[in-house]
Amino acid sequence: MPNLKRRPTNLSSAEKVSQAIDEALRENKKSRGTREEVLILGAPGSGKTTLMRQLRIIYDPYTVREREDFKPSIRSSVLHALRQLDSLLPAETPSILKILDSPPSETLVLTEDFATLIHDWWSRPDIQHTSSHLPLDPSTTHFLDRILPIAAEDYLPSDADILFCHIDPSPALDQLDIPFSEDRPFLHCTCIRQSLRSIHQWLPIFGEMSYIIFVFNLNHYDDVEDTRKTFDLWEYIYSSRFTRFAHIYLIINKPSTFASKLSKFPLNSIYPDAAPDITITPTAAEAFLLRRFAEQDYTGRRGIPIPRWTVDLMDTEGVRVTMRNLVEELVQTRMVMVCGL
Ligand SMILES: Nc1nc2c(ncn2[C@@H]2O[C@H](COP(=O)(O)OP(=O)(O)OP(=O)(O)O)[C@@H](O)[C@H]2O)c(=O)[nH]1
Ligand SMILES: [Mg+2]
Repeated sequence: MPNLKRRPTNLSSAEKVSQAIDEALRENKKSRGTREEVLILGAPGSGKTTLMRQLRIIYDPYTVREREDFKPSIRSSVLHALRQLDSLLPAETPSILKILDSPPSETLVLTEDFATLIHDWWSRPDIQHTSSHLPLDPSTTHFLDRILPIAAEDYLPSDADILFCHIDPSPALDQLDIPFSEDRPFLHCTCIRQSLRSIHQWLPIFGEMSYIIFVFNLNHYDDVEDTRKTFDLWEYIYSSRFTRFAHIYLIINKPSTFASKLSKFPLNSIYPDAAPDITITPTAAEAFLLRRFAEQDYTGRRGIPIPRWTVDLMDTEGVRVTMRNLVEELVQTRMVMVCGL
């Protein structure tokens, strides 16, 4: 409960509400156990789930039982891959769905015979050549390359299969403890399925969070509507009274496909104020987008730039190094908060 005794009496009602919230949040902070909380946020499709799965792979590897649980979703992901490929291949290319005779149903029974047919078709030089020019999701290529082991009787999903696996609908809430510091052994990470429409309902629930990791997907820069939603989400989170005590960190992901996309859609075709010489150079384009992104930092919360890391979230080693650096930064921040260092 807020400490009412310490409140001055000549405040406006809005200020009183604001002060009561501050005090409630401080009380919450004091009453927490031996762990720190971090909330993982970002626009839909930015990579939050992928980051959470990488954290599991790095800090708390999936058990055999958990891997088994991914099998139905992995089989659906194979179906999704086949459908995506079939829809993108030119009409004159032989369709795998036709070769399989009847289109696989939603609950694809991936027999070893089916898998061999798919594998033989996918290995054909003409299919490989045509596919290499299509805008396929990396998961489509991954699952088609892995079709034989996936159909095998003794199949157990690998870490990469789990990383690429689509789960529909994605879980509403995902939580995980990772090692933190000596006095606070755990960093409790929470990732929720979120939308801007409902943000005012769910953000207050996490009001006591010490840290927020915001995942920003560079590759959505060419989708103005999508980018606007990311900025709106960021703006809302950054300026919300419920996050005013939280330290915010950025993870910029999917740098791997950024360069090829930039060559097709130069930055200044989307952002007319981007200078022509930077519009197709990945590092300059990234800096432009980050400056644009960091403009939201105009309130200068703590007068220092928001710490950020660029990493491909499919790259386990890259995520491991990034998390090591991020956790070090969090420990430093905590020392400043606790000891005033
Ligand atoms: N190549 C590449 N693909 C990525 C990366 N991060 C995520 N993806 C893919 O992008 C898609 C969306 O990633 P998710 O992790 O599901 O995104 P999310 O933020 O959890 O999305 P919602 O739950 O819908 O809000 C998936 O197909 C991932 O495999 C990355 O760094 N590189
Ligand atoms: Mg997700």
